[in-house]
Amino acid sequence: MRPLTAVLTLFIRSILFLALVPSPVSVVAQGPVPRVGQGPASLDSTQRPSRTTTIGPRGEHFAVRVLASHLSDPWSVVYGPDRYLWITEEKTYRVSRLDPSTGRRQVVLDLAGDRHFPRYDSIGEEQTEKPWPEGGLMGLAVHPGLLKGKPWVYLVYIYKFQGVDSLGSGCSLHHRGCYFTTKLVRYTWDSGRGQLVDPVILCDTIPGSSDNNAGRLLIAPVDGREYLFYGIGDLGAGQFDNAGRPNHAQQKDYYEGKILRFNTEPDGDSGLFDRWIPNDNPFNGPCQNAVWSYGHRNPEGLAYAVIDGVGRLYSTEHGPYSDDEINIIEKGKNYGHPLVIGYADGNYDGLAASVTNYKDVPGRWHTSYPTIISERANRKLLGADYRDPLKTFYPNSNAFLKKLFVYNRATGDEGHWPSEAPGSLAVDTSDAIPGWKNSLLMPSLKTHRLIRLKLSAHGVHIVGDTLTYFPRTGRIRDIAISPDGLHLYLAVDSSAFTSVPSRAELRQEVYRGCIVEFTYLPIPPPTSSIPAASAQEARRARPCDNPNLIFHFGTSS
Ligand SMILES: [Ca+2]
Ligand SMILES: [Ca+2]
Ligand SMILES: [Ca+2]
Repeated sequence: MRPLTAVLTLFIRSILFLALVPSPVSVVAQGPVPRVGQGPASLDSTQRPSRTTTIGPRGEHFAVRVLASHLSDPWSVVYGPDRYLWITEEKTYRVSRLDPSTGRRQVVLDLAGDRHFPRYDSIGEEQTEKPWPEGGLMGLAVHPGLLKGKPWVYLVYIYKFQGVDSLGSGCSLHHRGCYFTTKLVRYTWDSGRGQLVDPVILCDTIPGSSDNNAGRLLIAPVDGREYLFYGIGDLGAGQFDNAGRPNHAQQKDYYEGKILRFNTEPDGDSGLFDRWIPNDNPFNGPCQNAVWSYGHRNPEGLAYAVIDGVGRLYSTEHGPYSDDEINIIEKGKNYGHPLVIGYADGNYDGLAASVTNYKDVPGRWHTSYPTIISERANRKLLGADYRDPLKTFYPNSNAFLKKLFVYNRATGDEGHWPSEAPGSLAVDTSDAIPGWKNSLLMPSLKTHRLIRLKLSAHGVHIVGDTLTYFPRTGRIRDIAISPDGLHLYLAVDSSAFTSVPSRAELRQEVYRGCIVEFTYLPIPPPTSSIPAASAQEARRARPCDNPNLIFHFGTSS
C-alpha cells in the first residue's frame, strides 16, 4: 500500500538492521513437540514433560508448547465450551478445531469458495497491482450454548472486491479507496460430521477495505442476554491507497469505525437484516442499526469481564502515529476518532489522523481526515457522549508528530514511531496465577510481546506497571485463556511486517504461523540440564519449520 521507492527503502533498512541485530541468547534442545495430529492422546498437558520454560517479570514460570504450525496467518483463537480451540486462518479462509491436550487439529470449514477474488497476496506484485484486504477471514465467536442446544459459530470475512474485474489496482482513482465487502455469518456445528454447516447470513453488506478492517468478534452478555459484538475499523479511510476515501467513523449511520452489536439468533422482526439487530440498539431508526459505539479507528481487541460484580466490555485499538488505546465500551458512546486521538491533550493540534504525500488528495496533510485545530475544542464539541480512553500507549508529543508529518508529506516515507499495534485483548479474572487476577492481557503486533496491565478492584482504572511477557514471540494476533486460567494460547502471524515495520519486527520471529500454549507452572521446574545449542543453530532454527527447537526465553527485558 505504498510507493515502490518507499518499499525499497524499507527493504534496504531491514537488511542493514538485521546485520546489527544480536542473535538470540540461548537455545535449548527439546524433546519432541507434538506436531498437528501426532500428539500422544493419553497425556494431558499437565502430565506432559515440560519442553521449555519462560519466566515472567514477576518470576512466573510457564511451560511453552507449539500446538500448531505452518498456519496461514491465524487471526482468531477461541477457547470453546467444547474445550477445543477454534481457529481462523486469514489467507486460506479455513476454520479449524484443535484439541489442546493432543495437538490434533481438524479443518471444519473451508470458505475459500466464497472469496470472490484471487489470492492477490500470493500472486506477487509483478503479476497484479491489486491489494489483499487487511484481514480476510477474521473474527470467530462460539456460542456459549454450543453444547446446550445452540451449536452456533459466527464468522466474519471479506468476500467481494469491487475492483476484481478492473484493470490495474482495481482501486478508485486519486486514492479514493479500495472497496471490499464483508460478510457476517452464522454456521451450525455438526459434531457428527465434524463440520460447520448451514450458513445463515446476518449481514453481507458490511463495507471492507485494503486497510483497517479490524475484524474481531465476541459474544458477551448485556442484561443477562448474549449478543454478538463486532469491532470494525475505519477502513483506513484517510491513509495510503484510501487517503482520499471519506471517513465515516463519526457518522452513526455508517458501519465504519464502530463496535457493532447483533443478535445471536433472530428476534422475530420481518426485515432480513432487522431480525439480526437488537431492537434496543442505540441508533435504531426506520431501519435498525447495528452501531453500538462509534469514533473508533481499528478496534482489533474485544474482551468481556465481570469485575466487582459489574460486567464490562473492554477494547483495544490501534492509534495512528501514537496513542494505541484501551477503552471501556459503553452503549451509544463516542470514542473520538478522528477528532480526538488518545486523550484531548493537544498532541494532534494542527495535524490529522494521517498524512500522505499524494498531491491529488486535497488538504494540508493530503488526507480525507479533517485537520484537528484543537483536540480540546473537539472534545467539547463531541459533548457528553465522548469517552476518554482508559489508557493510551505512547502519547507522542506535538513536536515529534509535526516533524514526522512534515517528513512524510515531503518524502512519502512513514518514518518510525513507538507503538504497540494491539492485535487483540483478553481479561484474566481467575485466581490461577498469583497477582494476575483482574489483569488485561494485550498482545502486541509491533513489539512481539504480551503486555499485562493490572486493573483496579473496580475494573475501571489501570493500577499496575506495563509488564512484558513472552518477548520475541512474533506478531501476536490473538489470545485465548483456558477457563481454569492456567493456559494461555497465542495466535502468531505468519507474515513478518505491519504496514510500517518496527525495529522489533525486523528481528527473527520465533513462532510465525503458530498457535503456542503457555502453561503456568505453580512449582518452578529445576534448572534445565539440557545443553544449550550454539548461536549458529539458533539462527538457522525456526521452530515452526523444526518443532524440535524452541527458543529459551530468559527473564523479560
Ligand atoms: Ca431487530
Ligand atoms: Ca479514542
Ligand atoms: Ca491526543
